Amino acid sequence: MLTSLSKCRYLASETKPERVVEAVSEVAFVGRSNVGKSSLINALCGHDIAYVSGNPGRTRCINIFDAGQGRFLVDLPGYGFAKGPLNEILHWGPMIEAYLSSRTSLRMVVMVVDANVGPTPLDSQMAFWLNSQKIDFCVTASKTDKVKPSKSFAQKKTVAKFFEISPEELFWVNSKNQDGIAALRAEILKVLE
Ligand SMILES: Nc1nc2c(ncn2[C@@H]2O[C@H](COP(=O)(O)OP(=O)(O)O)[C@@H](O)[C@H]2O)c(=O)[nH]1
Ligand SMILES: [Mg+2]
Repeated sequence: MLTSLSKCRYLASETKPERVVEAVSEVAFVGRSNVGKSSLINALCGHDIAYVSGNPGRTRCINIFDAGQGRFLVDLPGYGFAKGPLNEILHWGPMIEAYLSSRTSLRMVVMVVDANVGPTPLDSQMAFWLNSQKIDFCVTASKTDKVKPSKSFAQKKTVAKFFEISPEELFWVNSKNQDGIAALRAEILKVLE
């Protein structure tokens, strides 16, 4: 049984989903470029293993992190940085779709949205697609330090409503100071079981 993510380490980067090695169970992270997915993985593990960048759209690979006992955390490329019609700007297009729909070991997707910006149409499209594939996902609002304390209650409600979940089901995290990270980590450890 996995009780911590502290031994998590970088394993491999792939562009071909079928080349990713088999896992016992895994959790994948999706969201817009620059939303804080890699920072979140680092915060969850308690040390820096995922590449954090100021340049949106740097992660073009499926980055695999091994938490031990065949349990993986998977950092997927962010979507939403090209200009054009909605179906063209889905950076995660074929590669991410193939990955998410082919992994029988996938237990949950962590859908990361910016707490201050709120969900975008692309996040909505992703959520719709995950539902259509019957892939479980939880919603995590990142960079909560950027939300004014006086607005955080209302913003939590707005984000939760968008995804048709209750505010209590929403993970509200700050990767810079670890706020809310323990709750998400506990959920991830539970589903990786
Ligand atoms: N203020 C703040 N900035 C963050 C937080 N998490 C990430 N960032 C910053 O957001 C930028 C993008 O982060 P990154 O993890 O690379 O995003 P990714 O593209 O989704 O993997 C970096 O400059 C991070 O330092 C957070 O919780 N609070
Ligand atoms: Mg990243």
